[in-house]
Amino acid sequence: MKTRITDLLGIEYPIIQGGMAWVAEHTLAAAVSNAGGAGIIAGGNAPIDYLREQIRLCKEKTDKPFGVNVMLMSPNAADLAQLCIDEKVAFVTTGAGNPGTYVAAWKEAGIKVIPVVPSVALAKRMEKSGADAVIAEGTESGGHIGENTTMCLVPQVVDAVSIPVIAAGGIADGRGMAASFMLGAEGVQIGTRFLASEECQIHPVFKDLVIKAKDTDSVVTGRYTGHPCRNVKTKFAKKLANGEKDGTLSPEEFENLTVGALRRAVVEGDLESGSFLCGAIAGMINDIKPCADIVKEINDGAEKLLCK
Ligand code: TUI
Repeated sequence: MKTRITDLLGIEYPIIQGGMAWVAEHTLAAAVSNAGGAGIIAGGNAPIDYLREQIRLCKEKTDKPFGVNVMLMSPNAADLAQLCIDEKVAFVTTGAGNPGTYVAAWKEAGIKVIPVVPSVALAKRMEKSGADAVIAEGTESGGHIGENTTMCLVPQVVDAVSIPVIAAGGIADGRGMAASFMLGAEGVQIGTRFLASEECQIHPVFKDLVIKAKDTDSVVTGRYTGHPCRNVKTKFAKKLANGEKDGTLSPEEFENLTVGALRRAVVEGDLESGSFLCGAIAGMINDIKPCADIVKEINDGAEKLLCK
């Protein structure tokens, strides 16, 4: 399926990998790009030297375009913005903030700019700033989330801007992709499905949580800190959610417990104190597959439904 997104990014399928902090390193990004999608290396809070190496390793593993996700709350965001220019990254996605101050420099360097937006207002602002496309991300997504759902947000963003819109949040198969296209999206961003891929380097405990998850096994924690995050409902996540609800955990105590929790989940598989960020669609994911199979099955499934 050719859309303005496949044209913009020079990719075969309009499937963009989510910029999952700690998860999306070069092996996963290269695998998704080699599969014909758009692989992404996540900046997260990582040091710049590590990210430079990840970008270079990715270039060794693929000659297809790949991107970098700039998490705007990172203290290293400005340095990473410059690194993307220095390393001539093909495209940038952004999350957790307004990338306005970086857009002109990226555009000047020939980098395609695709911000994640949780609202129509930010989508419009991003179009005015010169963004090439936006990712309308619903609250079904894993990690840091906005309030609106994919089903409601995507068509409203599509109506509000002229640049192409990529749908995100709760999409993990051909049906989700076809539905997104019916709402007017021209691409999909997929995160959780790639957690359960062969090339994803997360701890096996994390993959196991994803493939065993049921429909009710995700929970949003941290609304009262201003940074709501969707996680797998582990004992630790329930402790956070209950502490938030009944007032036994102050926002400061919550923040202290969650510092480093993403690394503990991804690297150590630590069920006692790790935050396993994951989308609400995990309940539908039951097996670990190569990225190439995931990309092809999602695309072919959507194509079949849309071309009926
Ligand atoms: O960024 C994400 N997902 C993430 S980032 C992350 S690391 C993190 N850890 C703890 C706290 C916060 C982040 C884990 N998962 N998704 C994209 C996304 N962007 N979701 C929501 C937003 C967003 C929110 C507000 C984008 C822009 C925005 O703008 C506010 C403004 O300044 O107008």
